[in-house]
Amino acid sequence: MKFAHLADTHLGYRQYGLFEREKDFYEVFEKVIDKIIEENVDFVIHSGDLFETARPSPLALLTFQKGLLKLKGAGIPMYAIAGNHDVVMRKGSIPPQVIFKKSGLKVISNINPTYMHGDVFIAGLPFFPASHGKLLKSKLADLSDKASHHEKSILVLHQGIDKYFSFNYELEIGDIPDNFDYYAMGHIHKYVNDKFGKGRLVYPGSSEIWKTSEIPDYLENGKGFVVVEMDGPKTLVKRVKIDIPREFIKRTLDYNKLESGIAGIKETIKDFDKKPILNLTINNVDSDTSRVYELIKEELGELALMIRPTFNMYDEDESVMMPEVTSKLGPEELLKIQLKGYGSNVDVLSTELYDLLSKDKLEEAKEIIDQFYNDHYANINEDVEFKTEKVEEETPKEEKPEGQVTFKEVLE
Ligand SMILES: [Mn+2]
Repeated sequence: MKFAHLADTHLGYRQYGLFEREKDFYEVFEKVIDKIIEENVDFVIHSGDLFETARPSPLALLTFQKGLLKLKGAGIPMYAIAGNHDVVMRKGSIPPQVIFKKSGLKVISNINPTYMHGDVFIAGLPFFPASHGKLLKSKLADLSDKASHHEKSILVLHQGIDKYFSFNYELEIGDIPDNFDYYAMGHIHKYVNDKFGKGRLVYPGSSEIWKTSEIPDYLENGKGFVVVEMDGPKTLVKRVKIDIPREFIKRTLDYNKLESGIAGIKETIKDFDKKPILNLTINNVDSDTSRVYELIKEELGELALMIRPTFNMYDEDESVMMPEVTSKLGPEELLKIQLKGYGSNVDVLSTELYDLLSKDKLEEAKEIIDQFYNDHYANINEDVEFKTEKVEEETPKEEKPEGQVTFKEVLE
């Protein structure tokens, strides 16, 4: 028995408000599907955050449908759970995965938490927020019980576990039942492959760079999925890397050597197939940052899809936001003076916003704000924000009979 395990594909994510980035996520997904078919697996598990939102665009839905039908054509079924991005915490709401049941998607849900694939027992749950931890643990105990009647078993979850994710986890490693052969996890965007229970616990990670903090893991482990073999007594995990369409380049430049720094970057990126995302830190900036930004944009703008600069008046993190007060202060300088003490990233955000809003680019401005929030506040570590709607969320009551959990899928 051989299967592919992927997660966190975030279809429909328009990073930095750029359609090019949305298309990158689709392109990677298509490559993943092709590679899975090449690997000749028996089935596929998707561990949540299939889509970026619970209301994906038609293009995101179509991209998934195309992949799903391609798999179907190759005789490969897919099992899937909803992640925190796919779920709306509203009574009676359903995740978008449910749309594809008629196309053969096997949705693992609160109401249908278990399947048999041949002699392999597959059990799982959609994402549960920490506030529903007790309910989650009681459901895990129940699934563990059921798994004990089977020779081979897989547990599919979209949760943070304290051992791999020190902030905002919903489960401690001791909460996870230890009688499964494979733990098909989603939620953490970096690659994790650990020994646990009777076999392995794996987070395949996100399939594209969803956040710049994922770059170090990407450089170490690449992006992609895993292929798991469960034939012998051992569970064997093989990492399959998938090239992402464009590079993320991270560089630190010295303002005093700006020209040679820019020239070096130019040399690096000039032959790239696709324009990269540039994350630049410029230290020792002693003049108007917006002018430095303009200069960088002029030199590199054509070669990069996006330039994300951070300016420091001194070296590295000693960012002091007190600009020299000169005779003339434009709106951007005034912004910076107002925002001193907030750190250089706020300075960049405000300059970018000023720029976009001056041109009535509301959508892009909104994306940049979302991105900024994601990068700096949503989660100290990774992607853990739980996308809630402003709704009448109920607290689950333990004494409620089974089946009356707060967020259930009604179309089961
Ligand atoms: Mn995710």
